[in-house]
Amino acid sequence: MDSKILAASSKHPKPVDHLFQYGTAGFRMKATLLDSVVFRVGLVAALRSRKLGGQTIGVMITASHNPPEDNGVKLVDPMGEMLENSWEAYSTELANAKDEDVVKVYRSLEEKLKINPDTASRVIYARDTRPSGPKLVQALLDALNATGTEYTDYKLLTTPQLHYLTRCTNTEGTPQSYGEVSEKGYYEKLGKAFKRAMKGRKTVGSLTVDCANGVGGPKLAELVKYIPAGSDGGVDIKIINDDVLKAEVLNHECGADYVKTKQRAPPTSKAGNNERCCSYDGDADRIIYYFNDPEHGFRLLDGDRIATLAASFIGDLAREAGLASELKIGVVQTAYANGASTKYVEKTLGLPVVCTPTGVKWLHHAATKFDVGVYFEANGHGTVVFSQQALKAFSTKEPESPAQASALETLRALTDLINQTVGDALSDMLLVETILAHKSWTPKEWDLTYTDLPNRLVRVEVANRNIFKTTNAERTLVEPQGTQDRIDQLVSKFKDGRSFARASGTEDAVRVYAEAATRSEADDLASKIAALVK
Ligand code: NG1
Ligand code: ZN
Repeated sequence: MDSKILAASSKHPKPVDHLFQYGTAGFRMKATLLDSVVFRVGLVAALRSRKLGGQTIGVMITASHNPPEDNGVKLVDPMGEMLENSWEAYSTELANAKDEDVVKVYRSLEEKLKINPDTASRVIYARDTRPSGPKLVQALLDALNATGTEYTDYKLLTTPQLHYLTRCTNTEGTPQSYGEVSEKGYYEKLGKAFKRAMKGRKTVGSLTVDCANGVGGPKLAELVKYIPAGSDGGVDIKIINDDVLKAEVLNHECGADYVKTKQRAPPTSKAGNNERCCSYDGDADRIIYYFNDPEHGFRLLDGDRIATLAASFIGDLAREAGLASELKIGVVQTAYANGASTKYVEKTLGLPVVCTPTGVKWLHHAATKFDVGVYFEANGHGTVVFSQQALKAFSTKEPESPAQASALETLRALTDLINQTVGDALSDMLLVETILAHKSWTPKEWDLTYTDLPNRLVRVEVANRNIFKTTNAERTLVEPQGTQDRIDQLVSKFKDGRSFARASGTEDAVRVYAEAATRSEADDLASKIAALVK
């Protein structure tokens, strides 16, 4: 095998003097720099699969909301979760090995991790619509072939679809089976669950979906075939920004990131006042909703809003089903969650909130500590996870009234509708539509549940972001020494003030977040903290 790996590796030389890092979103950069990285990630996937006794590992080639010339690669663990933390470091080590040391580092990892090289290794993979995808797939294939790894190429998929298929592959034929191992199986599962959850209701008006000109476009067009239209107890969907043939339009003036950071609808949206809209990102693992309010203008319904909506709905259902005392329901957020949403969950919904560092893997992990764990990043990445105990309670509890039976059936449908492996724009969208239909809400009523505190997020270019070290789920700086005290002093001068600074895990910058009682105070606080860390 050594000579095979060496020969294959020589076709994918590492750019000199480039330092790679497996970050919160895997490896991500200009696609031209990524060839050797993807090859080596293929080697890591083989090792990881062997380490886990031949369970299937997922490899996704995507750069999500980044511009078309970027690309990236990330690994998916057998149950569809993000790669285990310690393996990020092994991936980084192999990605940075000198060309002549690739085999040596591969073997040293094998030895250190006590991996039997004779165990079978299995991988499934997919990519988004970027033009650099096929060439990077070839680099991955070379690694899989050199290591004798069995594989299935799922071609174009959304990231969450690959997470779904990874879990389905590893649970096939077991009592924990997560669904049929095919793309069609994914649509069928969601379609069926949506019908069961809607129970003949329809949502008010139509939904305009901006697919960021990414892989979510064709996949949503497929999903729509499996879900009922409004007149049949479902939803009427208008798809926009679904051009995957023109590479340059991907994430360009559209998509979840554009809408969230620019606080405006994509210019291509023709939706009228009060009409429900949502935007996916380039690989459809993020979603945010929004609408135009004739009185107040553009209104964003972000990840915090989706989390509060889901938590309130599931909390009500659990009570109606007579399960409220048995199940621990909680919400997981990051420091970027608007303070008003945290207060709403704790005070109005009466549910606990846990704050974790940025990065979905931390939120996901914390959410699994609840029986029903709702987690969302403000930017729209999130989902709901259910414990074994919750699943058992939903399926075995004897209903004592028709209302209880109905609530239990809705809960069971939700466990199938929600992609429990990772945040999924298609699945989250159907969840939101279900809840709005049950409540007969327009986006206006949803928006009125609480009022966001004015906030500002600034990106600050600094000489060295690595000197910024945090604790307390990234809300407190421990280094540079004294900086946190100065932040605290500034914050204390603002009504409802809150602010923190942390090094980005995906960009070479520090992010400063600030919120306060008024727009101008939030802006003022953010710029003062930004000046302080610069
Ligand atoms: P960084 O660059 O570490 O702030 C960003 C997002 C995260 C997460 C990751 C991964 C913000 C403030 N941060 O992380 O929420 O989505 O990218 O894509 O939006
Ligand atoms: Zn994404």
